[in-house]
Amino acid sequence: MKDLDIALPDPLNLIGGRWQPAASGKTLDMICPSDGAPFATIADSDATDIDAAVAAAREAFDGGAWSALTATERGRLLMALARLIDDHADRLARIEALDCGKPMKQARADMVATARYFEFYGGAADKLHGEVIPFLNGYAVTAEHEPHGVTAHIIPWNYPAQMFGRTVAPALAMGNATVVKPAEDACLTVLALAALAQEAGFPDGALNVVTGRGHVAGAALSSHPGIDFISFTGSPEVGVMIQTEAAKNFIGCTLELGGKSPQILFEDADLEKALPVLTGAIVQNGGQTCSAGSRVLVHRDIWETLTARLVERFGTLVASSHGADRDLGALISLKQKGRVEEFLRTAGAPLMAEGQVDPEAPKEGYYVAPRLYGPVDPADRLAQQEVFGPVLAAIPFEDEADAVRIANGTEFGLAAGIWTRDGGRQYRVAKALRCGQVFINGYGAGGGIELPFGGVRKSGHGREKGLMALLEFSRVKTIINHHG
Ligand code: TXE
Repeated sequence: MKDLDIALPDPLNLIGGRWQPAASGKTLDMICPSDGAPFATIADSDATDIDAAVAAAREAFDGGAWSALTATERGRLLMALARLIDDHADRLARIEALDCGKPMKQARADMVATARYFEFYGGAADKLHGEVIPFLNGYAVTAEHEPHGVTAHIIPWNYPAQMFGRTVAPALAMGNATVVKPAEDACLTVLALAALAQEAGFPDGALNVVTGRGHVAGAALSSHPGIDFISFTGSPEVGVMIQTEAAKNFIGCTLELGGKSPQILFEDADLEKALPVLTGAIVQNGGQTCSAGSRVLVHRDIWETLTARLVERFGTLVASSHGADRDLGALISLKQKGRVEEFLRTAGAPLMAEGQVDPEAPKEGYYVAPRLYGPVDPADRLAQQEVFGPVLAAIPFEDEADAVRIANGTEFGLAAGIWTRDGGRQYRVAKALRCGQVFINGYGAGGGIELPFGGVRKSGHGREKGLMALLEFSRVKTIINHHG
């Protein structure tokens, strides 16, 4: 593992343009999921560091250098960062693979997406126009999009670089000054990206990154009176705390909390097209993807055929160390591996197929072989709760109404896939599904920077990605000018 000859970021925070250790001097060890061994350290920050970061962001925003830039100038900085990410993609991908235990091909794809976030929102920075509203004679009325001010970004470990791009790029594009608290399990690329942002020329304080533990640094940030908005991606349990803190400060938040996303295969589904997508949507990133397609709903008429093909595919899947680059890598931590294994121990459904862990993979790594269970009762824990691992629950259904009922029958509602050639049914079912994104005859877990994305109920609220993210990271001010 350590033969990856890359320069890792130092255990420092970026606050007001200065790299500095946690005020307490404490650090945390970073563990490589591929072999379970420590390989780096980060700053173990607390409320003192968060106070300093929020103060630096306020200074940049409240009449500071960041707010002095025009939207076009901000956009150019984002574009410059996108180019730097492209230039450094190889190093960034190697750090991400090491930090998260993900296959190199996944880490490389993540860097392409991360650069694209900055490119997309860089281009969009000066294109969100307000409205001119016809009103009474003698009045000119405009409704303008303004930044919130200082935005807090608490992001998870499954896609650290992508999540940084997804939430920070639109916030900066709208002119907010940002404070980012990445996850303690994996955050090295976020530090490397922050260093590139400095190189791109962002004014001091526009982007601050403070690493540390969730219940310490994360809690200090989300409850800080100096922030104006919170963007959170993580577990529903912490999501509730974030929303509570936001309410206490009377500010808004977006919550992206994962899901139990179904792919529905009707009797006329194109199985050749669907099969690789069904497998890919649950093994991508070891199933640690918020929109992982973790349930496959299958019409009775094709149950035997489809599950036989899935069993065949699952039997070939291999979890390997990130360098070996097989179908999936290690899970992020011993804790996450334990969580997934607990689901496997208590599964109330037959195991249909199992992949394998590469015999060459280090024994101390956090590997879990992909598994297919079925028929799973829709009420079973495996069909109801987010496993966040490479575990697919196959569930048979009788007809369209049954499929919709089962698909909507969890507390979550993030993404869904519909596989049918019937045009009427495609739209009907898409409309009936209670979730934020529906793919028809395809499925792209996490794909498409341009595509608005977000959940309902326990999957959270607010929309990320696409131009809609710009609306989340801004608020409208109506200016009524009585000139008559
Ligand atoms: O999440 P946490 P965990 C789901 C997934 C996974 C489960 C647990 O099901 O198995 O959550 O993962 C920060 N105040 N998702 O325990 O704890 C923390 O430091 C403020 C889905 O890792 O929610 C990290 O930066 N912040 C998800 C972030 O919250 C706090 C991705 C997420 O960590 C905090 C990750 C606190 N009190 C997990 N406690 C997705 N939607 O993609 C923690 N944090």
